[in-house]
Amino acid sequence: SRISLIGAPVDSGQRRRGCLMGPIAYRVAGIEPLLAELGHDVTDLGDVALGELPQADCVNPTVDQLPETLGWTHALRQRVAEALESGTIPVVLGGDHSLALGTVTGSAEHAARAGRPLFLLWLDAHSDFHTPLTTESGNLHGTPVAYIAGREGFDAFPPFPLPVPGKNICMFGIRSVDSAEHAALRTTEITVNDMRVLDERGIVAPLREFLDQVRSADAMLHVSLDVDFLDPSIAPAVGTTVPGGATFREAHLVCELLHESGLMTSLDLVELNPFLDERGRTARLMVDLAASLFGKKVFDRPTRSFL
Ligand code: DIR
Ligand code: MN
Ligand code: MN
Ligand code: MN
Repeated sequence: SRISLIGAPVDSGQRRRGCLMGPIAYRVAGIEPLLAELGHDVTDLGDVALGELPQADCVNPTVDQLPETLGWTHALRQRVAEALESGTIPVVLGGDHSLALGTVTGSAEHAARAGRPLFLLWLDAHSDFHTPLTTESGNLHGTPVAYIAGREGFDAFPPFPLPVPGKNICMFGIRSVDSAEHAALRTTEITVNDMRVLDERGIVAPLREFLDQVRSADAMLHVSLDVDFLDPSIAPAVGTTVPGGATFREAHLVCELLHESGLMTSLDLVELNPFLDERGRTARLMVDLAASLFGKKVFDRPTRSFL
């Protein structure tokens, strides 16, 4: 494949500084040569710059750094749409999860232009289903899925191109949901594979069900991978660790199955805070998972042997 690496040093979606160092950490951990070794044509487009900030405020006074997040949303939407337009797979090196307000908008814009539906796979401890009106923390990294699904309360943001229907959205790894998010999620058709589902069914069956839907819809697939999807024991470098996350093998299995499906058209790597890392351990794990997403495996096996 042709891959565009897009640095997104976004730190405005939460209050613990450090995610802006993410793109550098991924580069130091060798993401570009690793993907190139797998036979891909990789171009590093460098970091996106935050343009002039718009004027904005919100009736909810706890909302933090709204102009910055609006600025990133605008800039990243354009970059991701351009990368898709040029026939590449954008891989966005974050940055906190508020960057998905922009990246998924770019994917949706491209999908609408191509006349294809968009599906979203959200790998995260959190459902990120707040609106700027319901958030208690004021941290906008807790809002992108609500924006993408077309919930109300995003008056300061440009209207989402074509809201993604709940049945096209699938979450894995969920184990921290605020009550306002919970109430709102219950009114949608979003598939919430929380850790309980993964404990009972394993990760393979629910993932295959979702990928089958993507395939039969001939859809585009945006994958958003939050570091806190992973268990904190293997991925400590994130501001919002939650115990009981995905194991090393579960995470690689998800990535390998995604690769074998050939369906992923864009990817975010988010919430890495290198300032909290142990000698680059989490950065290297995320880069390794990206490699699995693009075909790295220990044993070669007939493609789609299990599908
Ligand atoms: C919490 C934590 N639900 C909030 N959210 C996220 O602040 O809204 N942490 N996304 O990573
Ligand atoms: Mn911040
Ligand atoms: Mn998240
Ligand atoms: Mn999270």
